[in-house]
Amino acid sequence: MKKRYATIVAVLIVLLAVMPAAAQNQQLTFLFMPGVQDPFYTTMEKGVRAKCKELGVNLIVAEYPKAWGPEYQVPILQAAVQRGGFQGLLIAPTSVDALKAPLKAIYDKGIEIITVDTFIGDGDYSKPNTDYGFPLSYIGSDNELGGKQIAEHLAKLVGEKGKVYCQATNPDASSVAARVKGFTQGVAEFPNMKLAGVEWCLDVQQKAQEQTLASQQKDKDIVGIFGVNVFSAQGANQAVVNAGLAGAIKIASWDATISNIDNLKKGVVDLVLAQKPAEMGSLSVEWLYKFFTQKAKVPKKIIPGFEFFTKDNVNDPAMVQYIYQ
Ligand code: T6T
Repeated sequence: MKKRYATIVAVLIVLLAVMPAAAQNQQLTFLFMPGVQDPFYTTMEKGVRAKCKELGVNLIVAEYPKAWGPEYQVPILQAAVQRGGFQGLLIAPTSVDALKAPLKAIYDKGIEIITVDTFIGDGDYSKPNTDYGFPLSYIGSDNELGGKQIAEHLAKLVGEKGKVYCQATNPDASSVAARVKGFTQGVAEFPNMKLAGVEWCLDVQQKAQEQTLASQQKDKDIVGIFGVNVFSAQGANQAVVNAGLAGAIKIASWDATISNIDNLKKGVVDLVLAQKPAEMGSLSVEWLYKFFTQKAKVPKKIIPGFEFFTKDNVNDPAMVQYIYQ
């Protein structure tokens, strides 16, 4: 009898050890770690919050890094880990390489990770024998495809000829690097178009403005500009306005901030790509929750789509939902 009792207790202990937190009736808590303080991530946070509320998950939102880069993000992340109290982490890693080791250390403490918007390594977490295969999933845009489609739209806008310039953010960030790659390939498909240059503002709007102005002064025949994210696009747009070239140079801006949409309405910008940050945030919470509560197999990649704003649909009520908040 005693032996049977001991066996039951042992089985229960093992079950408790392998059962996910929620199944043990523990309150689940997730940490959301954004990439930087900008309207894209504040919109994402709204999606994260709404889904956590719906599912009864506690949410900790880490301090927003004031600038882009692992040197800003990692200390905030590590301080949050030190405080503890969460089982799941939703993070936009600011570097494909520099975030690998800090995230692995967090994973080794038993915290499950989904990378949202950006990824580590090449973002293929299903590959064996890599040092970045531990996150459950990457949930974010197909940035390369977006960059390629921007090139095609911009080509149409400039009559498929002339020089175009790309104002970019940081070559170490998976998202923007893929946008530049897609754009570069897209432009190369038009024999009469040329890429005047790609410059990296490191997510500093003022620098984006200065670089764009300098490149216009160097190449006075630039006919089109692609700004690859909030700050690079907004800086590039301002440079064009300041140079008195609004409308003359065709502009495609990535990220549907109020500023980019206003510039579209004013005719400064011709095309705005809207990602779906709230949906990315919501999906990340949902999958992490399903993993903990139902042992669900999380797809290694989940790609919400994107939308294009043009002057023809910018006042369409159905499009308003895609403007970042
Ligand atoms: O474009 C977004 C995001 O997708 C990218 O990874 C970093 O920049 C933004 O946050 C916009 O500033």
